[in-house]
Amino acid sequence: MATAEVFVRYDLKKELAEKKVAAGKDELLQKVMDAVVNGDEDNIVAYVNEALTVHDPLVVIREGLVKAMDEVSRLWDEGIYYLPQTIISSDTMLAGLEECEKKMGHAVEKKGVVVTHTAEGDIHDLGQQIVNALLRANGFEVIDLGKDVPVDDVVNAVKQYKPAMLTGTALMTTTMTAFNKIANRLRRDGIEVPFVCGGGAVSLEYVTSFDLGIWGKEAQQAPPMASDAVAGVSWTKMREKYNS
Ligand code: B12
Repeated sequence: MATAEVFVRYDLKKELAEKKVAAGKDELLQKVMDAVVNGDEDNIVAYVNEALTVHDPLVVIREGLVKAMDEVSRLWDEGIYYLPQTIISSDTMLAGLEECEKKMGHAVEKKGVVVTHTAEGDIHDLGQQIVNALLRANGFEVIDLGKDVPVDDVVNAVKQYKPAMLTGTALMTTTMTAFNKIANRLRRDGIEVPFVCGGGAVSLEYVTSFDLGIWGKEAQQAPPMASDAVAGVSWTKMREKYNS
């Protein structure tokens, strides 16, 4: 029996069967999606690799992995999934992401440095890990501070690594408040780094309410944003370009 099956409640299979969200008409992407939703850690690597024979890694990430997590979010929000199922689905998604990352490879020449983190008090790091994978694949050096990173550590990392861009991910209304604290501290110390903030809890209104902040809706925006930052585009110009 697959690990995920251990946690499947007697009524869950019925609810999943009734409410399944489809990944368009593509069978391979549907298999990837189902594996993440069902927490099928035993088969996700095989399904992702099968999908990668015909699809670009970006498509597998967007249409398979992220779409599956949207479905997991719905199941959680409706009280159908509890923590165990959600954790297994998240781990399955990460295993799939790793395969996509291998396929995308790492550019040899580094274009510039980006510091990424998930907000203090927040362990929801799937969005950040997608951002990391896309930035690396596009030739940026990623200083990955990880999840639940104290405000002080983020500020110190920016001083130490002098990145072209800083990113933050937050999924909770209680944790995203770390972003304006970071921005205020950086501004006070005269540091003008573009600070791209994303994650489910984070809104355009919130991020543009403090200096340096640029709202990132989709992980795929991270590489073009980093290219602009490396080219010296200011945070005000980046905000104009991406947030208006
Ligand atoms: C998966 C999940 C978990 C997993 C996290 C696993 C992991 N490694 O991340 C587990 C099970 C561990 C978990 C734990 C908890 N969770 Co939870 N979780 C979720 C769930 C179902 C999905 C979130 C997710 O991963 N989405 C998929 C990712 C890919 O989306 P994303 O991060 O937003 O990223 C996308 C964009 O935002 C963007 N993006 C993100 N970052 C960046 C950065 C840049 C630069 C750019 C450009 C773009 C970008 O790109 C991505 C898409 O391309 C949500 C439900 C929901 N409705 O969101 C709840 C949710 C976030 N969790 C919630 C809660 C309350 C908790 C717990 C406190 C539960 C508990 N009682 O213990 C704990 C948190 C503990 C803590 N201190 O953090 C609440 C938060 C409520 C709130 N608003 O404050 C939510 C909203 C559920 C709910 N409706 O109640 N959770």
